[in-house]
Amino acid sequence: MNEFEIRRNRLLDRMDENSVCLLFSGVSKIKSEDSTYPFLSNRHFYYLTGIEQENSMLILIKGICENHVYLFVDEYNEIKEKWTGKRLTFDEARYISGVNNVNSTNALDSILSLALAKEDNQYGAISTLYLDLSPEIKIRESTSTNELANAIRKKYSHLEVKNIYEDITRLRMIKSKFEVDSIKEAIKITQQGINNLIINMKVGQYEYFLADNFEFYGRSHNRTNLAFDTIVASGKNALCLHYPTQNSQIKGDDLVLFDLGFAHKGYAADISRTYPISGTFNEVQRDIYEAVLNCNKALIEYAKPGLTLLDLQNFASDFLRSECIRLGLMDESEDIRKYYYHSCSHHLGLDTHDCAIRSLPLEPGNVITIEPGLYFANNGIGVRVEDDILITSTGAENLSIGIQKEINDIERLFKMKG
Ligand SMILES: [Mn+2]
Repeated sequence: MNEFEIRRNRLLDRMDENSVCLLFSGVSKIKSEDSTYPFLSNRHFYYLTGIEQENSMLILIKGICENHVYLFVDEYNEIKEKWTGKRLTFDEARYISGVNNVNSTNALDSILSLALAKEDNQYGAISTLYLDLSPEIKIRESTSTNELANAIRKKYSHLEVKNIYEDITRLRMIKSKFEVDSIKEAIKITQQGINNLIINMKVGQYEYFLADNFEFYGRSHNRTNLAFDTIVASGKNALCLHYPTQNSQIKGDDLVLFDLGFAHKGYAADISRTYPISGTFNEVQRDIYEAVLNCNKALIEYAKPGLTLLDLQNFASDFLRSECIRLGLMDESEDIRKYYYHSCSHHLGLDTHDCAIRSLPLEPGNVITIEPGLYFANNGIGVRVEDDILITSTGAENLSIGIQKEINDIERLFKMKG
């Protein structure tokens, strides 16, 4: 069965009887004048359809004895394709999504009003409409799903409008084999890109050279795109967690923090590594790096079903705090949040910071990051070591175990390249 069909069936199982779920890919966002930001379908919509095109919609109908699924995409437009690239035909949309019933977006209103009508109809007597009411989904340039919900409440007073966001989030939190394999592949390409970076790292380079080098590697070897904007931060720039500028020249004794990843079939890898540009850690760099690395490894050892992300964060804070005191990097009286000011984990999937209900205990099939870090303004050192792990029935499997993070391995690799 088509992967997207399996997901739709799971969502249909969660829906009330006599209900309709209506989802939107969203519309392009204007950047300025007639230019738009690159379009990405709303990820909940994509998760259920595989369709990456603006102005597309999905209707799931759960009747008493029968379910119906309709997909709506814009009619194929040759002129538009000539200007802005590939447009989906109905057949292509059908093939990708596994939805047999593909219609023009113009047909949405008539099918929807038929299904939502108060009288019994071919779908039964629908009493619930589900919408994804996360505030960011624009179904037209000026209309959000929340505004649509209000309009529908007015027009169909017999309907209860419910938010489906959390149901789809719960499905997305448990990864299928296809999803885990896609993340593994994304990590594999990311690992190759990092190996290539090590070969090319040299004192005196600019950060942008390494960022571009990484992106070029993915594009030229696997035609892979980035999962998120690459972070290359040397020296004190690493104190900014999402350092965006990449325009500093890397000095001879700098550590370079990389936070990067490619996507495969839409699924992200999210890896951080911190390497010395010279190929050798100095004493204080080594102390800090080892504290973070030990914390990373202890967290992976600790992670298992039943714990929450907050449990992991508390573990990381306590661990880093005692390491910093032991190494004389902070006083007992200080707050570790001065040197460790982010969280150690987030879910990973179609989004790099994947949708999640963070209070839920971990379950087998969750994929999360493990990314402790330490940042010292006084000596311009920022270190983060991030792996991607799969929660299993007994603990966790490190999916990025092959990407070098031991000091000996890193220093040996730099020596080998001369
Ligand atoms: Mn991350």
